[in-house]
Amino acid sequence: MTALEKPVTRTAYQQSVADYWNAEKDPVNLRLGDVDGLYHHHYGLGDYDPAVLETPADRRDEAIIAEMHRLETAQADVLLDHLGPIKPEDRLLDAGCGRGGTSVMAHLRFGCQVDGISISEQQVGFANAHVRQRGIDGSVRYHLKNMLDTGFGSGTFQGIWNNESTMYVDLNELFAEHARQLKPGGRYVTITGCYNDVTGGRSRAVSQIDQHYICNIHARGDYFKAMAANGFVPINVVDLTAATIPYWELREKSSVATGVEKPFLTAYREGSFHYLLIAADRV
Ligand code: GPP
Ligand code: MG
Repeated sequence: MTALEKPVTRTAYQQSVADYWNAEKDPVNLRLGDVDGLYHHHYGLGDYDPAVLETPADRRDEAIIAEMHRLETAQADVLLDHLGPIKPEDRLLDAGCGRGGTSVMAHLRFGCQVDGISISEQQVGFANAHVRQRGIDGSVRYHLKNMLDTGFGSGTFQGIWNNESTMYVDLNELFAEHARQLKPGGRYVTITGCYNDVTGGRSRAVSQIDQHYICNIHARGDYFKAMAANGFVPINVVDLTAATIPYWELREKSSVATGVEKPFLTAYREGSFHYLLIAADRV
């Protein structure tokens, strides 16, 4: 870092999040990513094939992992389905890109340039090494950047998404920065977990999820307030809660369960928490 460069993490909180992800080498993410080289940091959507649970013992673990990975890839496809028409000359931003899976899928689907950003050096290094191996490093680039102040030019991107990364930041600051970087008429998509304003504040299960990841899950209503305040007009809101429960049920039975499965299943089943997709246009 030169004297003129600003540090990527600005607060002790952000540094603790960066430390968590710099140290993270969890099989629930690495073994799934090893299936086909798409490394995800999000959950799954859709029904699992119950046959995987009946697989002979010597191949059962492998079959469950491949099935969980298929559901996580399906989730990223649902997110990308909501970006609207994207041309090869457009640019996309993956805010909170993790090890980069969704960015790779976006490039393969749309043929355009994708920038992924993370405050974890480990994730950025891993993701860049991976796109070099795939030979797509001229089109997909990962950067050590703070999503609240990226340094990208104004009006750069046709589409921006947060795939399960908004719970680490203040939503007003986030949407102000996204509004700046998106072209007018550009599309924003998030898939997120949010707590239910109707049932009150954070339930115990929601607090347990926050503690597990050092995040601050927002209320559902906070998304719409912060979007409206920053020039975003929602075009699609999809409650994905019922569609993600099977993933968690399978994950709970898998060898790579981390302990966070119970709080997720409790929160979803009691209705204190939703898995939500929001797509919005920047006006
Ligand atoms: C999953 O990442 C997402 C987060 C950590 C953000 C929190 C998401 C919510 C919906 C509350 P991951 O794939 O690294 O998690 P895990 O290691 O548990 O699979
Ligand atoms: Mg994961």
